[in-house]
Amino acid sequence: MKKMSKEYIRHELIKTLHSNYNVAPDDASDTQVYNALSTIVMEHLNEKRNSFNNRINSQGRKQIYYLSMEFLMGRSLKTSLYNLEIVEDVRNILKEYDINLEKIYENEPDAGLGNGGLGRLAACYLDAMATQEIPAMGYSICYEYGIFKQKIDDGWQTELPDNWMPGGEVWLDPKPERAVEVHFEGELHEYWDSQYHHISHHNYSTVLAIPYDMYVSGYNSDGVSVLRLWTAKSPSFDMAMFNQGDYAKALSQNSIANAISKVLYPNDNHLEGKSLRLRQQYFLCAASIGDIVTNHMSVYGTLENLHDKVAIHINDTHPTLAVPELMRILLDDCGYSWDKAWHIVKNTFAYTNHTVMAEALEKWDINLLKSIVPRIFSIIVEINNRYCQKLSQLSENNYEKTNRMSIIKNNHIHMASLCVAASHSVNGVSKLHSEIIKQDVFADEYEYFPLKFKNVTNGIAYRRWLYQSNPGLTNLLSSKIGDKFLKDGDELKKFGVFENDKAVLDELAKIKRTNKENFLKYAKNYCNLDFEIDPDSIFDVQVKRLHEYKRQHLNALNIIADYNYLLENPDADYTPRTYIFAAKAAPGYYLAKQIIKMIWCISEEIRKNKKISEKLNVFFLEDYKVTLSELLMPASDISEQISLAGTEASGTGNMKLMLNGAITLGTLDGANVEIKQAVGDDNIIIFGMTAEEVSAKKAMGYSPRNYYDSNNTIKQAVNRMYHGINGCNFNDVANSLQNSDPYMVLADFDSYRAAQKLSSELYNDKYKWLKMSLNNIAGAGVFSADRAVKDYARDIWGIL
Ligand code: 26W
Repeated sequence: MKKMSKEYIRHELIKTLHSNYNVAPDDASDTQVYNALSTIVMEHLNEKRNSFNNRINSQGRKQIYYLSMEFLMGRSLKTSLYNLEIVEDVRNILKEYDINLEKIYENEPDAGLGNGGLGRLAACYLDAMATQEIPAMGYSICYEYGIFKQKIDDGWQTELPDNWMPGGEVWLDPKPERAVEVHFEGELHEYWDSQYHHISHHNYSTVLAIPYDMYVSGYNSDGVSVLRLWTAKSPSFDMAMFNQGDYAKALSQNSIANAISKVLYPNDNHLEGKSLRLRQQYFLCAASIGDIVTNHMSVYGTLENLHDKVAIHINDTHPTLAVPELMRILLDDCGYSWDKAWHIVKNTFAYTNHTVMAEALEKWDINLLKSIVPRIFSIIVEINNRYCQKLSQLSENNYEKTNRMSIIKNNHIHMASLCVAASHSVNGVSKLHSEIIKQDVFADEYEYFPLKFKNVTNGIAYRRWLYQSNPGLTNLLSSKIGDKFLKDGDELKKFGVFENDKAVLDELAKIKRTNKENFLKYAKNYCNLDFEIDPDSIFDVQVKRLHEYKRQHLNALNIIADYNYLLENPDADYTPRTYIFAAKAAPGYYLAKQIIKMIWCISEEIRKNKKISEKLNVFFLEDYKVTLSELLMPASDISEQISLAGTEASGTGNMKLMLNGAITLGTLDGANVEIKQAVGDDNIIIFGMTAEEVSAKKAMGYSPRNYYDSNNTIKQAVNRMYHGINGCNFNDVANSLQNSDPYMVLADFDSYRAAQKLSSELYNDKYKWLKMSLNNIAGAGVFSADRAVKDYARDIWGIL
């Protein structure tokens, strides 16, 4: 497809503004310009997708379907203009009418249909697959309300509904003709017809799944990915039921149906086990599998070759019910034998695990499943019977082992076990995580099916955080290494030859400084920054969901220790530093909310002491989201990646920050291990126990109290939590640290503090620091999502 010409865009803009709002560009409001521009881009993307699709279908290429309960898309306008390579034309056209493109972007809300890492990864992969011209479709739910808006009220997190549709709606292309019926509840009838066993489903309630498509263009490619988002609607209210007198049932079904796509569950790494969530999961799976089957049938007229032409990827266990749903269609609708159906299913599905946190591993109560999706339940029971039989054989009747791997245990269905049983591939998201999966989470399965287990280290849609977010650095790179790096992340390596070039390093320093100023300006205008921050101070950044395993409280404890030190030594030499935090806590996560309040209180109290706050400053940025990350990453000096080793599956913020020249201060956890490999030991600051040391310490019995008793710095910092910070005490945080400390904050404290001290020393050695920064930029190429999706294509989906 040819790119849109400048004349065409100008013409369409004038035309759209006129026909939609009856205004000329000069008189149009920013919202009107945003809407018109988005509509024009959307229509172009739609056409581009159609021509890409035609080409793919005529070539009979394998389709990738990526099922995920979350896609954290962020904004679409800016990324589309860049990927379509029309951003400068649009900027100049708008300038003709005295309109500032940057201000137009601000009219778009983030599509926040995800919680954090897993959702953003899915969005990054749509971009990368389009860029690599891999035919891909993402499936998810069109939540009316995405991840909540976080307001910090006197330090406490409060949650406001994220009503993103006004403004976000322009990016949704309705496809009502592709609606799918999804059936819940009801009864099963079994009967035999000669030797055939039939099962039929009766008295079910129907929910309509209506799709809306979003398009993601590849950069400098013909590819376009589609994200198909399902909305739940009750099928025009069951009048029959109503007339038969079942008034209450008719009404309740109506409201249950509409509730399904109402809101994203805001839990990250913690399963709640609510029936509405289960309905959401089945709704996504049934609608998507129905759609995939329809697509495939329309091209090939049979499902026999499904596994040759289709790969379905399950993003963590949340869409696991897609497995029994496809079995249901193959068995009940197509009449395939069990073995044939299972063969197709197993060769179609692949599963990625994204977390080792025990509380995140999904288990569903069998009675809940049985009542909400009875046929699906009976298929899972049969899958499990056959699977356990096979495991018994393989293990020579080792009952304990078989039981450990069983999908159904203690009246619960273990979704991860089902995924492993039903997929031809299981992968972790960093080298370390993939090892932990094999040695720990799925150790038994690994013993029997070793070839299933793979690794694909995560990657990011790096153009979003470089080309689109850091123009200064992009220009410097282009002038030094040409612009091939925009399409090929490996090219960034070439920047490494400038590590001792003072002119380049000075240029880097200037760019960072400008980015810091820009961030502060933005934060003052659009965020909750209402005090001065020194752009010459170190911007030390920890931005991610709030969770004890990520250890924001380790960071906080060290700040309190510094504060204690500065109270006693007000004239001490201290390299000025601003700690920037941003994090949403799951609404029901008590300790996480306490930690946010504590960080806020530290920030307030420090600012009351003018002398100290000239050196040490803390800012808790509210409502962290994709758009804020795009502004903050380019302005960061230090990237805090301080999870307890063995807990963070990969991390992706670490990749975005290094790409923008921030130095990782982190543990040997997740992808940090590979960042260290990529940049070399001199260009990263590592501290803390390794995953092995953590296991060994746990095995010996970890006692945080010993650290508290024997280490004065720790004692005084924890005691300050008891005595009060800004007039508030944090007894629960302190007690947790002293008495249980499940993520071993105290054990890693000294080492962390030493790493912090080292980071100041390195920062003060200006050219050394800049050289480290440059080497991080040069080493970031392997963390591109382009590389990651090529790994998936080659090692898992069997294409390329
Ligand atoms: C059922 C509730 C729930 C919701 C989300 C459980 C678990 C999740 C996700 C799996 C949590 C998540 O986002 N994991 C993150 O995935 C990223 C992408 O692979 C990794 O980089 C992060 O390390 C991992 O925490």
